[in-house]
Amino acid sequence: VATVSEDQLAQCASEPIRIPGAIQPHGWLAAVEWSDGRLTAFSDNWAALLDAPPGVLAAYVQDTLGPVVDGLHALVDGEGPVSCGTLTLRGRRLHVSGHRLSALAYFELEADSEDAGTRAPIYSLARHLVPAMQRTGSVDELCRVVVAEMKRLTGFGRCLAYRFDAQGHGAVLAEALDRGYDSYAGHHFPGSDIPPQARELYRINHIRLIGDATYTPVPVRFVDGREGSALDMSQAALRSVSPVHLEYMRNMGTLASMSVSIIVGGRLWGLVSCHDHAPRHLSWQTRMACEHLGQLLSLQIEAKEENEQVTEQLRLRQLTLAIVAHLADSDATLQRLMEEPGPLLRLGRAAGAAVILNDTCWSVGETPDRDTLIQLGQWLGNRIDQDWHSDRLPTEAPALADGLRATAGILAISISKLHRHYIVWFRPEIVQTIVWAGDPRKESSTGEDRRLHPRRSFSSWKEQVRGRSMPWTASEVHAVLELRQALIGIVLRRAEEMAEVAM
Ligand code: BLA
Repeated sequence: VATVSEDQLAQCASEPIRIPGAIQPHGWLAAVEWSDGRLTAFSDNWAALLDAPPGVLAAYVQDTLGPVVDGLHALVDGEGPVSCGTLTLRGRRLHVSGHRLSALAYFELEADSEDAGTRAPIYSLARHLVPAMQRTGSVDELCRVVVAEMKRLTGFGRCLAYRFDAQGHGAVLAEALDRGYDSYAGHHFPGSDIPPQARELYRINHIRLIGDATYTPVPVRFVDGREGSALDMSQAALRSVSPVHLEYMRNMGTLASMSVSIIVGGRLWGLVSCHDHAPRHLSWQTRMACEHLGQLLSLQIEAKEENEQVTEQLRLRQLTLAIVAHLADSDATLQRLMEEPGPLLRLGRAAGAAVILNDTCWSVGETPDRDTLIQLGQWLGNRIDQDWHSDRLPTEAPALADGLRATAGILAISISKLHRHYIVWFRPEIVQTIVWAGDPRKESSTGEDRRLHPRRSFSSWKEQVRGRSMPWTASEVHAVLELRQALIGIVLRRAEEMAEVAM
């Protein structure tokens, strides 16, 4: 897919999202020195909250924060926000959360509201949900359970889970939605929707809520007059988000959103993303429950993936043993591999396989035609050391395209350093239809103001991808390399035996 230009991507990647110099207007932020609790920076909207006479606002803020600042030293650097209780200010009960980031402690106040999540404490989540999650048979099913729960907890109109592929594009695996919401199930979202610095931040900070995509940011200022953009808000829940992203949300018809990171093996694996047509705020407790749910999901995905990998490795190891045993029982010439091709084909989940020894070849199943196999041996000669694979052979080797028949994927190992001796697996072409949420080629545009704008349409757009096979997985490549080692051992030993007989 042709995507946005390098220039535009660089522009997105340079949005200063950790230091926006402002917060969302549904709360109040103050930062104090970690060492002595002295007020350092605060958001403009404290003025209206405290109704302070001009000139003494900073002193009022400092005073108001007194009780929570006393507990300052319980905050651990870089660990993210924890609850610091509530403050009642002019009759309003406000929840306070606090966190420390290097020399500063941050306090964030928000209305202490009741919502569905407040009534669903974490232990009840754990009691009912964890067993339900464990009963699921696949990652997709697991995600379905979690998005349904997340929707119930938050009341958002649509919740979906999506996973990033190697290129950073997202595919929607599970979805729960109300009437009136478009379905994105099975849709793909281009990687450029979420620039790299945002992904890096979401790996560290696992939840964000945007209560109203039409909000006016509230500036944050330092007491000493420095610009608010010097304040690192990486961990602040109230952090004002990128205007480009707010425009994206409005284009999508989403006025409120929340996303929770799915972290597997330390990497951002995907997101649970919730949307609503109307502005929506969630209590601190509900957000914590959602973050916790995201953690449970991450751990379960990690466990499921590890399990799948162990099972797959065992399966491949057994196939390798069967192949090697058969060859060792024979005269150990490589073409014997074609006599009992079952395990060999299953090892590569392949439709066909071939043994190519210089200018001769033996094949089984669906493969390119004979002449093409011989040419393929010559073509590989310049490229292969131990192994070579591709899921798009027609594009990689256009000269061979005519004789490939339905083949699009190839995995090859080389058995000799001196000769062109190869074992090759083939996979057929699979014509894939990728449904994008909006045509990714038009995903963004530069407006008259010369600013980059996100795309406007999210309606389904189908892309047909031809000339590709199922990709080869790392475990499959690893397995054929193990087979290669074993075969080289057998072939060498056989050659030595033959030499002894001859003497
Ligand atoms: C951020 N883009 C995001 C976020 C999401 C998406 C989920 C994280 C913010 C959040 O939690 O809401 C994209 N939103 C999606 C996707 C779905 C969704 C894929 O609901 C699918 C269902 N965005 C653009 C372009 C730019 C861009 C062209 O389309 C570049 C200028 C930027 N997106 C952009 C930026 C952020 C972002 C800068 C970070 C926002 C922030 O955290 O401040």
